[in-house]
Amino acid sequence: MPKIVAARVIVTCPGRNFVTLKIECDDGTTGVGDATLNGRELAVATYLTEHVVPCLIGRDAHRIEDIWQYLYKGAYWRRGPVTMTAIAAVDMALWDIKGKVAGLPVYQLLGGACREGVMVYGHANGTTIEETVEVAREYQRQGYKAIRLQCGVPGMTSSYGVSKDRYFYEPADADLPTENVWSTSKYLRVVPELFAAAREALGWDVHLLHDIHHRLTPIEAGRLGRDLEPWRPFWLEDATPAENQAAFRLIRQHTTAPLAVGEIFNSIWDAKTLIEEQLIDYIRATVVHAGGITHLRRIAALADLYQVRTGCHGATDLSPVAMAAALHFDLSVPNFGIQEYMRHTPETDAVFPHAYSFEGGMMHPGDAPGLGVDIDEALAVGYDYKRAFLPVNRLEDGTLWSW
Ligand code: KDG
Ligand code: MG
Repeated sequence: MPKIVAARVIVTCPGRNFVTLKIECDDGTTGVGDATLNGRELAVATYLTEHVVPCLIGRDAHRIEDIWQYLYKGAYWRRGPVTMTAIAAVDMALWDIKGKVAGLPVYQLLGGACREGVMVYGHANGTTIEETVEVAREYQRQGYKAIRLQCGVPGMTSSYGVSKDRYFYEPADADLPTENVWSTSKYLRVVPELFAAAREALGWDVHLLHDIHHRLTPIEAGRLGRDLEPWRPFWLEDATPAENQAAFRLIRQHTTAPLAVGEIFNSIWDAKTLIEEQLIDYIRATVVHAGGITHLRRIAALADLYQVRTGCHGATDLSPVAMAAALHFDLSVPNFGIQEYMRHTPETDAVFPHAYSFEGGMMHPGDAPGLGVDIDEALAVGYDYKRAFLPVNRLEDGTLWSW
């Protein structure tokens, strides 16, 4: 058995902050796990260093489920984004180690490939409808089969998902939270126009997605879903805040637009009602924020009973380590739906050398043993942590809203 002899937390900022856990075993095998919680990075780093690493030393690295249970039940304080991200990092690193010891890529340990590749969606955004459609065309030329569309809202100075940079979107952009302004009525006018223009320009063979980012009430979401139905959206994401899972019943009464939710979920309990009542079509929970591969498989197994498919979060704040883990999970899970893919910058890719690849709108984790990703610590050390917050959002009258 590979015995854990050391574990350390590496915080680096190659263009943006990432927290990585590296576990070492007595036979020299190492494993990596992503522990990045955007805007709250050091809380997880401290949780790991102070409260998790000391409990790992001396344990059998092969006992993934037992270590998961130990960290979850053993903490007494269950769930929560900080705890579950920390557990996820340990879990990913242990799957990485098990794969390396077995000489197999992790997806083989999860039951093997259920498909040839993983369909991903890219992000097209622009300040105007025309600009967004032009960027979407470019994605289509690159072979993407699915594209998320976000555009600026006329009369608003900033809009969720619309970047300053054409290719790399980074919302955690300031030392203190930036304040954005939001108008639901202006937004509700522009999105159907965006979808109409996109269908006209891109045709019907490409999947089109949209992220509402928790900003509508259930009845407003129902109305938007209904307005978009003629343009056949692949999904509407995070239509309304999901703390109250029952809210989705109201949306379902008004639209057949497929619904996706869960990028901020950290536990199966966040999604239980949504899945069991078939109130959603795609579950967006991710390896890094929902307790690792071990817990995400449990969520996917529940979802499979109710024909809910997976659609893992994959924004740039999920490091290439999480991306690799997600791709092993995606390839092996029977009820896979789609995977989000936001390209990392060249600086980030250099710090995290990886085996995964993209071709023709599909990704594959590669066949390197373990997760097929590592952290170049010599390079990482040159990028100091830089505090960066996500923005906050206010209505035009100053009321704080969901960002
Ligand atoms: O850290 C927050 C981002 O990951 C989030 O805003 C991105 O909503 C997002 C998405 O769907 O990628
Ligand atoms: Mg989202």
